[in-house]
Amino acid sequence: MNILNRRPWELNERDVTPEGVFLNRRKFMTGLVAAGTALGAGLHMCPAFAEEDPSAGLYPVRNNPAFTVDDRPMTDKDEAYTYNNFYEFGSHKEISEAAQALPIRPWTIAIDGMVEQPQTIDIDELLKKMPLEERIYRHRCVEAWAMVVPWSGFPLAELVKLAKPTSGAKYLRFETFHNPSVATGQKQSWYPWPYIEGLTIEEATNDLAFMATGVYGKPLAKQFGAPLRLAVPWKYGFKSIKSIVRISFTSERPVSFWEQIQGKEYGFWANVNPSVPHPRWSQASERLLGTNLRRNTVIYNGYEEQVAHLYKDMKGELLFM
Ligand SMILES: Nc1nc2c(c(=O)[nH]1)N[C@H]1C(S)=C(S)[C@@H](COP(=O)(O)O)O[C@H]1N2
Ligand SMILES: [Mo]
Repeated sequence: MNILNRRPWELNERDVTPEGVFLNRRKFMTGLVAAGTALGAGLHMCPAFAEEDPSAGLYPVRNNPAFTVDDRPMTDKDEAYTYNNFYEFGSHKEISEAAQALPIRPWTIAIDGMVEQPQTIDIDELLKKMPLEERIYRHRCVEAWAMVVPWSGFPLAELVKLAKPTSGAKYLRFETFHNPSVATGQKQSWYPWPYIEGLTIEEATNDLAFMATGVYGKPLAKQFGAPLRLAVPWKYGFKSIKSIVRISFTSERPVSFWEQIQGKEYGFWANVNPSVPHPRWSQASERLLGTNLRRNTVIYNGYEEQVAHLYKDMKGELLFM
């Protein structure tokens, strides 16, 4: 099916395949069986009986009115809680129950690499140190669905300050947990676990780069990437890595999870751009999660003013894939 010849408003979400579609058919079928098992296991872990998050008392936090979205409605909370991308728990969107198996305490984050002093920080200590606030952000998945959610958390720049990178550090490399005993997706050994993502120091210290620790006025639910997840809303959603356990400062550009798997489709920069199609579908428009509404996609997902300067002098870089 040649979807690129179609008008954006004719684009149907069924035409857009998940990030992992290139996997060969045999692997794909095995994946489906594994996903089915994960879903079955998840049913016994009703989120209603989940243990109370020890950080619950910190929320809701002060809203920062400088970060708001006024051209589209906030995404319905139930939709956002039940339509998630988290390959550790399956290569489909109904992972919210399976994700309840993830233990999120104790949880530590290693900060290492090119820093003055490597350290390991307990999440609850980090939450005490950081200036928590709420920001309403857009989110645009490379699969052409989009949402608007109120994250709680702190600027990534604050964490960079805490880390004290040395002068040679140019990039941040983020790493998700690796625990196949609870995250059944990680038993699928053809994926290069753990999930890795990266940013330049300039991107990481831009005001928009945010570490989310809560959502909708509550601690981050596990399916959103509790207890610590990145939110870089000018980039495609796969850059916003979940359930982070390590942040390393490096002089070399990290190779991300999706870049390792399919570098021709998912690059390092992955900035949102309506006029650069994904090799297999248009990026001109997006579906608003929980609705049948389509909206035109906007350059840098609507954050051009804040971030375009970061890329001004970059020649020959694939900034939009
Ligand atoms: N560790 C990890 N982080 C991840 C993913 C993932 O599979 N594993 N999926 C990414 C993708 S493709 C998207 S669109 C967002 C989805 O975030 P949400 O489920 O909170 O909406 O998480 C991103 N972060
Ligand atoms: Mo995504």
